[in-house]
Amino acid sequence: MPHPLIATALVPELLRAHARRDGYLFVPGLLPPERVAAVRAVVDEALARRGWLVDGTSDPSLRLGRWDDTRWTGFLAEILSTDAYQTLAAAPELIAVLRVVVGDDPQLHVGDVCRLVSPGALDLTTPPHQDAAYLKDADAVWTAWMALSPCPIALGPLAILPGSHTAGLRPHAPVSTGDGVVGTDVPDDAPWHAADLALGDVIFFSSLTVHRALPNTTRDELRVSVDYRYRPRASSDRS
Ligand SMILES: O=C(O)CCC(=O)C(=O)O
Repeated sequence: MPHPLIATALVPELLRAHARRDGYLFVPGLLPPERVAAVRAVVDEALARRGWLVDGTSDPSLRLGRWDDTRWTGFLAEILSTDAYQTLAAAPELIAVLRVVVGDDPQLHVGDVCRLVSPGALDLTTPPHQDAAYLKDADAVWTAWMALSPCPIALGPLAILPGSHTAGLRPHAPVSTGDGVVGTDVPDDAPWHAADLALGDVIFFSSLTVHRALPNTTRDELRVSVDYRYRPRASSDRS
């Protein structure tokens, strides 16, 4: 079992201290659930239209979750262009935390997604990695990750390796399960932090923090999450 995520209160000194120490922040209830649910409603309409969600359940044989799945990239293009998705990225509650953490006004970077993971697609679970292994101009980038539903451990929330941001970029190598997906080796007994998440809980992590997803072991529930990447305005002005 993972260790519980450490929650941080919305106190600037604590946000800064925990971000520096752990490379992540967990802020339960940061966003009003109804605001996140509004984005989920838009996503659900797109899912239902594709037959990926029927009466709240999802067929495991769809095997959604690959980065190069053209069904998913088409869905993503649709969702990323919606007002609902973009408005959530600019939520004042997210921006206020990020402003403290990155020390400047945050600006959206690249690599935002709305992720889908089919029930039982254990081999498609995001492996341990640092975003700096994927991202251009990753310095000072922080990501806000949230599920678009309550996300108990069985549905495969994000897991974080606290303090893993302090030793720089680790070696990454392709993993067997997906084209272009790279991961970094982590000991079997690594002290992952994860938790059952409620709607509106947000996890923030730096581009050097090792993170992964837990497997979606449910019978028929699709895991739906969003991640938004930000960096300080000053660094965006430079590149
Ligand atoms: O949601 C996931 O499965 C992985 C998220 C992730 O790796 C990221 O946001 O960088």
